[in-house]
Amino acid sequence: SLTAEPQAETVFRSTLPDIAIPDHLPLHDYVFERLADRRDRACLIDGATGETLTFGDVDRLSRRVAAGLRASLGVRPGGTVMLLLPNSVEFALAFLACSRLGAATTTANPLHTPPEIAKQAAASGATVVVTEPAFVAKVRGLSGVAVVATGEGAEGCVSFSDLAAVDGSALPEAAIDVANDVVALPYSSGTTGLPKGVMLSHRGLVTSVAQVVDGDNPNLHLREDDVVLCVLPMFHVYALHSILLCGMRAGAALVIMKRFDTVRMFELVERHGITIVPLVLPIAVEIAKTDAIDRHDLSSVRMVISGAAPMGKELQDILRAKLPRAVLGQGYGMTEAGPVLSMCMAFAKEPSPVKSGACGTVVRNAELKIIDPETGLSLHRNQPGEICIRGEQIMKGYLNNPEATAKTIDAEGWLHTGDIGYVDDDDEIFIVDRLKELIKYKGFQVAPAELEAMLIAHPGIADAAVVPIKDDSCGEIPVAFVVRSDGSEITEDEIKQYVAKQVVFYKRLHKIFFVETIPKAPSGKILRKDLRAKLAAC
Ligand code: 4UW
Repeated sequence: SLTAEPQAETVFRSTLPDIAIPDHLPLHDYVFERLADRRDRACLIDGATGETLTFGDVDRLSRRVAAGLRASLGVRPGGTVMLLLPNSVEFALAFLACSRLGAATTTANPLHTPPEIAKQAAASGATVVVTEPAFVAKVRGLSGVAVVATGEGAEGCVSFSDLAAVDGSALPEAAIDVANDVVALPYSSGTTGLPKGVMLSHRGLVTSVAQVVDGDNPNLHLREDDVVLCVLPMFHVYALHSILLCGMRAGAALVIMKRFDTVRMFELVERHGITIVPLVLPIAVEIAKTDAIDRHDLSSVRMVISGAAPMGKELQDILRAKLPRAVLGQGYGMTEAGPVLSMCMAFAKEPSPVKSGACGTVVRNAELKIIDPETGLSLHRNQPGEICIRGEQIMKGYLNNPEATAKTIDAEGWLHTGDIGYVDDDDEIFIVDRLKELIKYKGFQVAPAELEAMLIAHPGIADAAVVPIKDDSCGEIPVAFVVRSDGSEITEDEIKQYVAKQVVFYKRLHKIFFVETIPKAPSGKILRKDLRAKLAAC
């Protein structure tokens, strides 16, 4: 006909029915909802020492730490505490303590450099940093920030054990507005620009955890008798959500590993009868490569979960052969999405078959659509386009940045991921490309804009662009195109050193290409696709 019909949107839903999700509980009350039934069950196991805290212990200690943070450091509802910790019992206790206080936790990699830490501490408004003695020197200079140190012997710091010695029984119940109060404030660059504070509310995180592990037929079926490996860093949203919070909600025990080591990991699997192994690409590559696997009994492992970066079909097939008893699949997350968008249906209590290379089916109580990035119109099955998600679980927005929020969440509530993918005939999602600038090195975020600003600040550099190149074990590695300024003779090594001194290891540049100009659109936007194509060609 001559009159255009308004186009109906194609919206994809979970193959599981929606469930009732608590919309009134603060995060800590939600994860401890069934505390009475499991007080004496193991909750957190320190992999290094074997020391075990029960659910009762974690409940009690997190109340004490909350009381300590309140009494000694004045943490109040609406406040922000920065955790600069490797995986540890203290991380979990401090996170839950802040939730109890109605305060937000902002998490950072303790290997970040002092300037990276200072930026996030200031931007997030943190008044307290909780860290280890080894990292205290990195935060000493922060003004207006009190430092709490775990372990022994950190001078001039409040000791974590003193906080945990405060009587928690008199802790007043904080009045928490679950829909609006922020409980977690991880940093992410999203689809463009510099890292920004991602505001995840109590209700948002409760919803996301529930979408994954609640209901009669949970999408990710974690049981009380499960033992979950926690080697992925708790400061990243993958482990924070899908290991710590999902594990606690389901009543499973977590084995905490501070540093990844293949053989050590196999030993912990044997010692504790680990049943669930969440991992990222580089760990999968290690497992696929090592012969040590033949000398260990890993038959307790029933589920291997991968996420945070693409994992190819070939690697999945090798892993499947090495761990024949385990179900292997992927989840797909993004900090801003709350974080889980989709989860492998083979992990469900009543599983359905999945394909290698797929990264799950959209979670329940959510809507997903695929749009043409040019026109914004929704696409049908098997047509790749930008993945968008809508639901109660997505972030409230970026902290103090309504412009960036409006560019990411549209007026109808759809969060635009910047990922290109499609939904197949069986409702499985395949990610095929990335529209956004983000680079993922071993699952860690590298924001090109951050490195570009640093490069351009150097007097010997006139212009620069940072893009990824593909790598089998790291996923992607950042490289730079650099235009020298007039008369500058700066070398590749000098540039690499200059950046390496200022950033955490995974943001280091691996290669510099000197060029005459950086290709840009008339708007000034770097034509990253052209640069990526140039790299693919050489
Ligand atoms: N395949 C391809 C994937 C995949 C992927 C993510 O650092 P962020 O913001 O967040 C994450 C969160 C991952 C995550 C959380 C909870 C969870 O259960 C789970 O699966 C088990 C994974 O990585 O980076 C977001 C970006 O990372 C890429 C994608 O580009 C996304 O926008 N990404 N998962 N399975 N790519």
